[in-house]
Amino acid sequence: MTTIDSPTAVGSGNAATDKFKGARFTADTSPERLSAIATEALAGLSALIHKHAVTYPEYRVLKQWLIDVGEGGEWPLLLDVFVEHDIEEVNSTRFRGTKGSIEGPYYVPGAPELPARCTLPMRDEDRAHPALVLRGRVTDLDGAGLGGAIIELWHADDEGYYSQFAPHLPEWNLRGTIVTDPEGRYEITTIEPAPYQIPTDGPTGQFIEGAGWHPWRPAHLHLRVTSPGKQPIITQLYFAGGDWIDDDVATATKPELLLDPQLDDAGRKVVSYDFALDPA
Ligand code: MBD
Ligand code: FE
Repeated sequence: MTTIDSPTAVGSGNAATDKFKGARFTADTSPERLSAIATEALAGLSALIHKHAVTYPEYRVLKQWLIDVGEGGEWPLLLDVFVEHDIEEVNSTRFRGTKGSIEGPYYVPGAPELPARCTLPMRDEDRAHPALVLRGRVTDLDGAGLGGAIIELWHADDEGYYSQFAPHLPEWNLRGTIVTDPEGRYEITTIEPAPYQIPTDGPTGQFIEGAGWHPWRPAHLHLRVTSPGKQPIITQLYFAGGDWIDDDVATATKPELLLDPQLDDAGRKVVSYDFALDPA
């Protein structure tokens, strides 16, 4: 029997934090806007402290927990689970194309480039699971095919683990950068991911458990779809009828993003999904 290093919260958290720190971000927020947002944030905090008469022990535990979130590298996880869905919502109202969803903490650019008809990199033990075939077209808003469009696809394996955030997996397992054919078509063979559980051994998981909530996201595929002159889409696709679809801890499902794969004669689960991109 072989053993694997099982992923830890601190391992995946620190990997996510290191990935994020690799880029430096800026925003053109004015002092007036910063002041307005910060004033309201602090007023909200003040109001809840008074309303709930938050105690000194609770205040000290909060401080300690916030320190733990940072030291465990879990700021990307915590923020993407509880905050990103609102950011995505307010920033996508003007788009008419395929619905977006949150990016989450586990995107890595630069996955191996693959042709329009391809199989994602996977291990023999992944390959033992039924194949999932996702196919369709990338188009503009009028339905014209976008040849040479890029689909970046990343997802968890059948145990809910993401490559580069779990030490036992090959670097690019279940990640790929797919280029559509001249008509904008693609056909990707992979496997169905398992639902994702927020690591229970880190501060985010302890908080969720302490509040009596559940730590699950429904099974999902992550996608980033881009084409020159078009608005990039970051989204996720889910599986109709799957566990946690209506109770995602990250509040990131949308009815337009449900897949319903059907078995073909070869025992593969096959489903079509088209992506329509807004102009940039
Ligand atoms: C995930 O896989 C994910 O997609 C999000 C949003 C948060 C944590 C893990
Ligand atoms: Fe995910």
